[in-house]
This record gives sequence, C-alpha cells and structure tokens, in this order.
Amino acid sequence: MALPKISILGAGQVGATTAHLLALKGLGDVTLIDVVEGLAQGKALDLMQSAPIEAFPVQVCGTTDYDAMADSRLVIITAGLARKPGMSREDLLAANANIVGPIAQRLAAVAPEAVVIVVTNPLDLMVALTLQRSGFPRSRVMGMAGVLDSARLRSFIAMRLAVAPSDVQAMVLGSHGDLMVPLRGSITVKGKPLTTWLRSEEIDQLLQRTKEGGAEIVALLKQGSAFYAPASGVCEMAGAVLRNTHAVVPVCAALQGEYGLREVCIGVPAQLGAAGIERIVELPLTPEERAALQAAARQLSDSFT
Ligand code: TXD
Repeated sequence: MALPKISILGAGQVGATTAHLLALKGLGDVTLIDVVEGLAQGKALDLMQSAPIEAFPVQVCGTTDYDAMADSRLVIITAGLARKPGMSREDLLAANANIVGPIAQRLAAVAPEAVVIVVTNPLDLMVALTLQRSGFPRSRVMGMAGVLDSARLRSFIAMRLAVAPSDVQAMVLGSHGDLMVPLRGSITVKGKPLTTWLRSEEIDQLLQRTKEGGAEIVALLKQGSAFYAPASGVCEMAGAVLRNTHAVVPVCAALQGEYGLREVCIGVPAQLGAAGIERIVELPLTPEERAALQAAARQLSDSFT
C-alpha cells in the first residue's frame, strides 16, 4: 500500500526533527521544503542514509520548490523565524506572516485536500492566517501548541514527583504564550488528583514554569528555540490524522460557538482523524478556566485586527 505524502515547510530545527520522527515511525513519505538552497536537500539525503540502519520504509526528499507539496495528505508548516532571547512570540508576527501567508495560498492550489498542521509562531495567529489564505474548512487547519504545553507540564510534574511521565495526565488549553490555560483541577498522577500529591503553592510554581517553558529553553540555547518536544507534539497530531485514531488532543482550532467563542483560533481539545478535526470537545470548565480562555481569546482577536 502506498504511504501517505507528508510535506514539511521549513527544514530547520522543528521541520527536520519532525521529518526524522515521522520517518522512524513510518508514518509517510516526507518532502522537506526550505527557501535556503541545499538545506532541505542535504537534510533529506542525510535522513535517507539513516534508513539502512533504522530500517524505515519511507522516502525523504528535499527541495526549494513549494509545488513539491502537490497532492500531500498532510502539510506541516514550520517555516519562519524562531525567537531569540528576550523576544516574545508576538515579535515574530510581521516577518512570519509574510512567510506563512504565501505558503498557505500555494498549498491551497497544489494540495487542495491536505490537512494542515501549523507550527510557526505566533502560533494562534498563524493558524488564523493559514485558514484565511488557504480558504480551507476549519476542520483541515490546526495548530500544534497544546500538546507541547501539556507535555511540558506533565514532564515538570513527573520530574518533581519522580514518577513516570506517562502516569501524569494534564491538559493545557488557551493561547500558546502567557495566556495558556492549564486545566488545573483535572491534573492527575497515577489516577489521583495532583492536589493529593502537592501543595497549592508548589502546583502554582509548576504551572508558572510551564508558561515560561519555551522562554526557559530559548534563554539556555541562546540561539533558536525548542525543537525535540515540539516535533514530538507534531508527530502525535500527524499520527492521529494519518492513522485515523480519533484521539482527543489539545490543538489550536477555529471556534464557531464552542466554549462561547467565535472567529478566533485558540487551543481546545479536539478529536482528530483522517478528515482532520472531527469535532471540538467541550469539557466542563470552572468559572476561572472559562474566564481565562475568554481573556486569551480577547487578546488574540485584538492582535489580529
Ligand atoms: O509550539 C509551537 N508551536 C512551537 C513553534 C514550538 C517550537 C518552535 N515554534 C516556532 O516554529 C518558532 O518560533 C518558529 O516560528 C518555527 C520554526 O522553528 P525552528 O526552530 O524550526 O526554526 P529554524 O530552525 O530557524 O527553521 C525555520 C526554517 C529555516 O530553515 C528557514 O530557512 C525556513 O524555515 N524558512 C522558509 N522555508 C520555506 N519557505 C520560506 N519562505 C521560508 N522562510 C524561512
């Protein structure tokens, strides 16, 4: 059976790491595309040379030509600038809009049936832009951030309690940035509420570290931002789409009335399958969580107008 075609725009840190993980998982044939001549080609060749050792069955190729996206089942947009120390995600808005906008337009022409996962920052605004420029239905355009923010929180809790990260369940919604909304009351460790494991002040500290999780890594790296966990986040979403798993994961999606919000792209739980977003899952929120989600949505609407 032919493998699905996956195109990744941007062969930088997140794009190339995602290509590597997709290949190792055998999720599809990968086309890496980057404006820098030779970069995508070089990384694709390097990845192909790991195939005899890793025994993955997929093809990886690299190019500078956007039209190589043609007929992709999945398009992953990582093209753009990454943060430097001291920069906010919003500082990237103008430059990255000029990169993501034309990509969205081109992909609509050559891969009209694709599901799109946006990674480029500022994430929620780039999802809205991709939706607008591609003209795709909202079911086929989503952003990756909630999986990453949730994984960061889960890892901090697991490190603090010295438990297996997979024993920690937590979900982070809202905007990818200061206005992320962790569902504090529903965090569990080995099935028991986090409040039975840690004092409230300690939980506050872990939530604060999660909010600053991206900046912590930017400050350590001094150039570029996180990419291993972001690539894992993309692969989880890609796997749910390509394998039609119907898994519920937090994604940035366009809302049309869900959670009382419309005309905004923001992190919410969604069921993913072959068609993309199959449905947005409306979890019961506390009044504080609902207010925090609304505040995040207000800020996003303000920055887009
Ligand atoms: O949670 C999340 N959504 C994020 C988002 C987690 C991590 C990184 N996040 C954002 O993804 C980050 O702030 C950036 O906006 C993107 C990509 O991050 P990455 O770390 O991969 O940046 P790199 O290594 O600089 O790679 C970007 C590549 C680079 O090779 C450029 O040459 C290329 O994008 N690029 C382009 N490719 C194709 N077409 C155009 N126009 C283009 N412009 C730049």
